[in-house]
Amino acid sequence: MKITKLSCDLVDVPFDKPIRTAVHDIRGIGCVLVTLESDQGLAGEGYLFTLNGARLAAYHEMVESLADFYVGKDPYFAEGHWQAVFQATNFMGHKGPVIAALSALDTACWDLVGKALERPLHRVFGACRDRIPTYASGGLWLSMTPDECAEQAQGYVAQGFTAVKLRIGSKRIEDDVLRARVVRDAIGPDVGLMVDANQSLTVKHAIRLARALEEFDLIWFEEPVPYHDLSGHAEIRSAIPMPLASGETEYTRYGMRDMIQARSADILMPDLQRIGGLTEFRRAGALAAAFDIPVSSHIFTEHSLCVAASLPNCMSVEHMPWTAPILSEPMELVDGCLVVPERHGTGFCFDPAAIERYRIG
Ligand code: SMN
Ligand code: MG
Repeated sequence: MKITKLSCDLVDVPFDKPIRTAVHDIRGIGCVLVTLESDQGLAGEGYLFTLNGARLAAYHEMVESLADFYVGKDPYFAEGHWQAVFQATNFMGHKGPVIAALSALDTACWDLVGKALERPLHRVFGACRDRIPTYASGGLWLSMTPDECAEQAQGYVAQGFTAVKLRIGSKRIEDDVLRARVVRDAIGPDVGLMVDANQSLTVKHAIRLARALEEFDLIWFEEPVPYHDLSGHAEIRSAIPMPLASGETEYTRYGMRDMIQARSADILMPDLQRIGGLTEFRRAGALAAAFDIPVSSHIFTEHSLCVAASLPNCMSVEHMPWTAPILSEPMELVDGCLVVPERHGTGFCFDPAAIERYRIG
């Protein structure tokens, strides 16, 4: 089998309402949808995205610039193509658009492999489960009042979610405590609750806040301080009662290695785009397993399911509905878990009508 063509579609998918975290103002996402066609008439798909579509053209150009590493090549050599791109981009550096572009191409390449084998990718990688716990993460934004968060959290529970994530990072500790209290009261004691500060706090503030949040029985406290402050993470981690989760902003297994060496997190959160696609996600997961550290995937819900279902130390996937409007197949929630699809490849395809609706450029 040979890859015969790379094509990219650019789309802009607006949210119903703009949202805010402690550090982001987001009205939608811009995506580069990457398709690799094969000489057998199959199409492998992957994508990258940027918040508000910022600098999307640079990412698109990066993908196109890597075409020769895939077009004309055998997709079964996915690991080799990954390595060739990694080596060729040494001068530019292994973060940002370089890795995002590699991730989308790598995921599209694996999707092609799964489709050619007529198998879902978790079965190609070696499956360990066919469903995985998830948590509702597409809401409870910092731009919402505590009461709005409580009402939305109850809605998630009614939909069948058994855990929800609340965004925090208010100026005053009392305000974040209030947010957690009303959400905990709304969902009751049996539904999981995690909080995400989106890197907005100082070490001292984070420790004080985490101690004040102890009574709400949190599954984790996420990204308390800037991602690059690994020693700050470690200091917080050793001082707070609940697990510290982080890693969505790190790139490749080397980023995960640095976090592990710094003892910076109890739970690592690989992001498919920043980690380097399915190839590198699997390596990062195995690396974390060597230290008995669980992983929980960051956004990219649909396309992370195959790898989450093949990593024994993957504890959950984040349920983010942002790309649902551009995919043909919906995610299936059963008993608080996402079902890992038995469809070939990643199990999710771009919806041609949606591409036309949201197309830009
Ligand atoms: C998040 C991710 C992407 C954009 C905004 C917020 C958040 C999460 O950190 O973990 O969902
Ligand atoms: Mg986060």
